[in-house]
Amino acid sequence: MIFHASAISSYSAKVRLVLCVKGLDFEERTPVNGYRSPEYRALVPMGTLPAIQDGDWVLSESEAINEYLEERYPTPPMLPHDLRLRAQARFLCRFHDLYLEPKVRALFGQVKPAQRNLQTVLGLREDIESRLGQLASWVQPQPFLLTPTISLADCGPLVTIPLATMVLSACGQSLTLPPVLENWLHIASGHPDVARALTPWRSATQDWLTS
Ligand SMILES: N[C@@H](CCC(=O)N[C@@H](CS)C(=O)NCC(=O)O)C(=O)O
Repeated sequence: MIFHASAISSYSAKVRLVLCVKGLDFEERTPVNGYRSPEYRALVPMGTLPAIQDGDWVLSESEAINEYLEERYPTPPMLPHDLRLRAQARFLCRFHDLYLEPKVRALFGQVKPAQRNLQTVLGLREDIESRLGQLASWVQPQPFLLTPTISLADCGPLVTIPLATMVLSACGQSLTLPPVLENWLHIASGHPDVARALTPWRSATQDWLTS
C-alpha cells in the first residue's frame, strides 16, 4: 500500500497512527512537487494529504481512510464491538474533524509574530479549551478515550491536542488541559505504535515552529 503523506501533515499523522497500530506494510510517499501539483491532483483529485493507493485504487479523506483500514484489516480492532459505543467513537471522530481541529488550524496564521493578533490567539485558545472541556465530559478513559485499547476516536485528538499545545506555545500562550485528558495523553503517547507514528510528525512540527 502506498501512503501519500507528509511529515508535517497532522491529518497524515492521524492515518499513520492506524497504519502503525495495525502493523500494516506501507510505503510513505510525499508528493514530489507538493500536493498542489498537477501530478498529485491527477492521482488524488481532492489534492489533499493523506491518501492511500492500492494498485490504481485511490482513497483520500483521513476519516474515510481510517474506516476503510478498520474494515479491510479488522485486527486489532479499532472500533468497539458494542453498537452504541461504536457510534460514540464515530461521533468523537466527527467532533475532532469538524469542531476541534479547525480551531487549532486557525492558529497557524498567528505563528509569525508580525502577523499575530493577541485577541485572535486568546479567542481561539478559549474555543479550543471549551471544546476540550466538552471532550473531557464525554469520555472515561480506560485508559483510551472510550476503550481499553486504542480506537479510531483516539487518533485525531492524539495529534491535535499536542499540536494545539505546540502552536499556542509558539504564540506565547499555554493550553490548560482537563486532568482527564492530561492523564489520557500521557498514557496514550507512551504506546509504542503511537510513539512510532507520531515521531516524524512531532519533529517536523517542532522544526516548522522554531524556524
Ligand atoms: N478533511 C481532510 C483534511 C486534510 C487536509 O486538510 N490536509 C492538509 C494537509 S494536513 C492538506 O492537504 N491541505 C491542502 C489543501 O487543503 O488544499 C482529511 O481529513 O483528510
